[in-house]
Amino acid sequence: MGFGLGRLALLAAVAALGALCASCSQDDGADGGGGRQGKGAKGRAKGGKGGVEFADSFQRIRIEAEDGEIVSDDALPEVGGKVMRVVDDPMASGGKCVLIPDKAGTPTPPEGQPPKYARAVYKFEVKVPGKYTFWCRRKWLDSCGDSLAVRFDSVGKPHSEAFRFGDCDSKPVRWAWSTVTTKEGKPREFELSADDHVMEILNTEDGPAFDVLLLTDEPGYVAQGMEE
Ligand SMILES: [Ca+2]
Repeated sequence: MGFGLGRLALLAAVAALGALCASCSQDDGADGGGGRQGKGAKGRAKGGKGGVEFADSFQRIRIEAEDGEIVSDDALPEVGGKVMRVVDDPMASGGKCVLIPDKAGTPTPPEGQPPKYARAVYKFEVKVPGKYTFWCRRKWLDSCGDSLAVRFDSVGKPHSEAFRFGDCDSKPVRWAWSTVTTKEGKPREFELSADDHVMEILNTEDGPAFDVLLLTDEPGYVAQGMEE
């Protein structure tokens, strides 16, 4: 009898721990990033009698959004200037980001408005070929301005061939990281060869700003902070 009660208590404790872990996972997901998914994701363990030695051999390509070449249509007359432009932002890395102002125009406008296209172009080198996930530090305007698109080595192709990324829940308005996800909701992996590449960030709607772009081949990595 005593053994049975003890066993019951143990089962209850395990169930409670499981609930706690599930709760932590949900919180991480809702936050839209922040932290690694387990410390073990950092580095690969090398065996050895003296203990476990960790070596961080993963690739990390970090690009300031404002360092790209911007190719943009003119914004609608009420806004003026270009659809996509570099602006100052004290909360952005390097004090600058790329902004698509609200009502500047979009590639899929309402009837009666001309489509407006814009992209930021980044040239970068991959030294180690592999599967890379893409992360973008962005700030959405609202639910009508909460997406962008990215593509690799597809210069000149239609906007519609890029990978759209965004969030269903853009509240509160703040700087946070987004990634391109698969149908299952996991970060999509892009196969990149050891070579020079071109990455483009394209407009899908007006309102978003983006600050930093990150590519990494570290499995399960979730971008956080400013990734400095
Ligand atoms: Ca920046």
